[in-house]
Amino acid sequence: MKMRKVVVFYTGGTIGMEKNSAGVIAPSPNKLLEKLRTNTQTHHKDAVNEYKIPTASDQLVLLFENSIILYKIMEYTPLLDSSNVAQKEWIQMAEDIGKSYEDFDGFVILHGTDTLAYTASALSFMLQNIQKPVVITGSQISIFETRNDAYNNIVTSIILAACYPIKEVCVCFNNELLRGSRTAKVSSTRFNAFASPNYPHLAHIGSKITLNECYIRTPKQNCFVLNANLCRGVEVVTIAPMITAEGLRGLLRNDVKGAVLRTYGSGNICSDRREIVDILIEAVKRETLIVNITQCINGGVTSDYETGAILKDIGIIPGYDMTVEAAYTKLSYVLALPLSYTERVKLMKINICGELTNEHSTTN
Ligand code: ASN
Repeated sequence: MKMRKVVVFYTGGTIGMEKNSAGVIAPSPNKLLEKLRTNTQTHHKDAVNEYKIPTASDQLVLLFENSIILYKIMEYTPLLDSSNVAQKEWIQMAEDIGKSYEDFDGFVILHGTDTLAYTASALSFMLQNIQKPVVITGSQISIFETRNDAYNNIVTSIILAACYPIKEVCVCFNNELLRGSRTAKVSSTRFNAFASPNYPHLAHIGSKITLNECYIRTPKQNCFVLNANLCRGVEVVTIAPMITAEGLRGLLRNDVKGAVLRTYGSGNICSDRREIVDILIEAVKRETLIVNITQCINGGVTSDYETGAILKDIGIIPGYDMTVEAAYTKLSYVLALPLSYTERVKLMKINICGELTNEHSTTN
């Protein structure tokens, strides 16, 4: 039997929530570890004696194929609904992985589903050339409910982090394994809450787990670099038929360093609205890094239409087939690097961690 070690960072989310005295679902601290310890699916108590496994009080054991998986829960304080997770927590998660990098074979993050795709994208940029699996999961129903999706998501994620040669940040949810920087939340209720609209799944998870190895990332270099700097000055701007000049000017105000411009279809805007185009031109002149991302769940931006080509002509960066979450966190990452505007524009267009398909063609 091989011994594998995993650390589980428990940051919050429905997975460990309960109804509070006000009758709403909220984080419930210091309870998950015991819940996992007392369930035979998440702790193989008998194996501890059988294999004489030295376990600390925060460690649990799973047997899987020819591996003994020793995993440890690190609960964050406070536990957060992921709607309250942002830059500060992304930095904490990245730094915690950095600190324990040498001691574990893989990392699991238990996270709320609402902003899980943002965290998965942010960590994909922050954990450059990671050589070990980082698997992010959560659930739609709490582990404290009789019927839930928490156990399977936790167990499958721990097994993937412990035993599979994955060298990237990914999301495991409802028996799907998705690239972190390609993931979007697509349902608030379905167990199948996440999709990877522009990139294939990384594994087939059924009665057997088979990685789709050709789609798993091979890091460009073999040394892991932690980048814990992010820029806050990024906005998301949605083009809509009745968009006003005042509204757009407010979103692209002087102190904004970067923006995701969510456009129609294959990257098109209301190009006949001169005042809207002029505000975009002014923002580019101020060297605001603006990246064009489609509002469609699937596909990407091109310059095929007159209404879209204008954006490229005025210096808006094509975001190809990136998700909004990837473009937003990539801007935050790129803007914190000590680079010139031109270098940043270049970096936005190239693939850093598998987040975009580099050509104009967006079919996969
Ligand atoms: N509001 C919850 C969260 O994102 C939703 C969930 O985890 N399913 O923390």
